[in-house]
Amino acid sequence: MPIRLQRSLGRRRAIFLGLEMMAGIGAFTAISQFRNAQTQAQNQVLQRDFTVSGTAPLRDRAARKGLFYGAAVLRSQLAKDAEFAKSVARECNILVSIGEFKWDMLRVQPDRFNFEPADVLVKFARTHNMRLRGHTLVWHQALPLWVESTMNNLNAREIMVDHISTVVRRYAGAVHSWDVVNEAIKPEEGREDGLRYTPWLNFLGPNYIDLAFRTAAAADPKAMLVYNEFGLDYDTPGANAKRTAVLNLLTRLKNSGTPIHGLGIQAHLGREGKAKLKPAQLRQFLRNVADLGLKILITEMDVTEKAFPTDIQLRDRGIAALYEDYLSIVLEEPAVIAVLTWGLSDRYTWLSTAEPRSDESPVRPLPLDAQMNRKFAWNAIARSFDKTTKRSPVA
Ligand code: 9MR
Repeated sequence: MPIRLQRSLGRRRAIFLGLEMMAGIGAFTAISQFRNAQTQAQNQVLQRDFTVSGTAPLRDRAARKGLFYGAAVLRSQLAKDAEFAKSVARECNILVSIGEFKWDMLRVQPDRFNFEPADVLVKFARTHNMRLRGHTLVWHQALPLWVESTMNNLNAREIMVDHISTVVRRYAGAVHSWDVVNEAIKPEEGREDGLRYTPWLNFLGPNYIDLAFRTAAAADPKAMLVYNEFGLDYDTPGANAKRTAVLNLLTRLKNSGTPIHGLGIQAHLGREGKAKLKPAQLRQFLRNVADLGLKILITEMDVTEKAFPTDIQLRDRGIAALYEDYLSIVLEEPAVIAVLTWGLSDRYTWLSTAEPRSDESPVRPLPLDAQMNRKFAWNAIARSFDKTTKRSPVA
């Protein structure tokens, strides 16, 4: 090879080598910056203070502030697991049914209701001096096959009205608040009003929501009637659109005199991975809801573990931090009267099947661990109740 060519190849190699080294150094710097940020975040979580004064259960801490604290349960869990039932009785002053008031458990046949499971919950709540929430009267899920196969635009109104009247009348005085309509908003489906396409919308039109609330109010004029929704928490385009659509719906209902008393915010947190809560934005939303004269209930709180590490200390602390960050924002709003978690102990959580961890270790989204011990998440809730201002007591 001529010497000039050799030299020029040598020079080119040197340039490539230099570039590679620079890229290597760049990557190294990026990785070490990332590691530093990670270590900083870990240190913050490890140093965060979760101390709580005293050992009083959540129900007492909530009650002191005119609030309710409770959990979602199945009557089968209470019946077969005395240890769990004892923890529920200790910690909660309100309960919500996971399945007993859903159509597929309650309304097995068009002409046959199975009230027995819900009655068990009513009795448990009474025995332990708790309120009970009824979940849910109108939803597009958990419908029995007979509804799907027989409902049409001629009979849909009668089916819905008959169901709500029968159930709400039967539990008048026993159910504190009803999730009358659940998860009716889905802006990405493209309707101007943001409503989700469901069999109810399909057969009855958008006023099915008004009809559901009016029917419930006629059946029990004293019950608190709630619209319940998920995905309202974060600063993401999806959540932003949903908050707007929910606010529009609530405004429309109030303006037309529909008897609605509250918004249920499910608060299944952590699904958005690293997406952030934006306190001012969330507060403003709550204020807007409150300005309509509505109460607000946090109805299904838990934390999905996507963003949290395998290490139990770090994970439990990270989850607890999210509980406390969220609750300290929402509890600043005096219209918030209740906090319920979707389950009480990690022994029973939908997330173990719905959103298992990729490292296959058991999920830990709730205030008590699977052995019924209080975790950092419990402390986080207790601290939020202890810090918040007292509301005037709600019936
Ligand atoms: O956790 C509930 C799960 O066990 C049921 O199979 C499912 C269908 O009935 O409903 C789950 O609860 C949902 C609640 O009713 C509405 N908000 C979301 C909850 C978690 O999916």
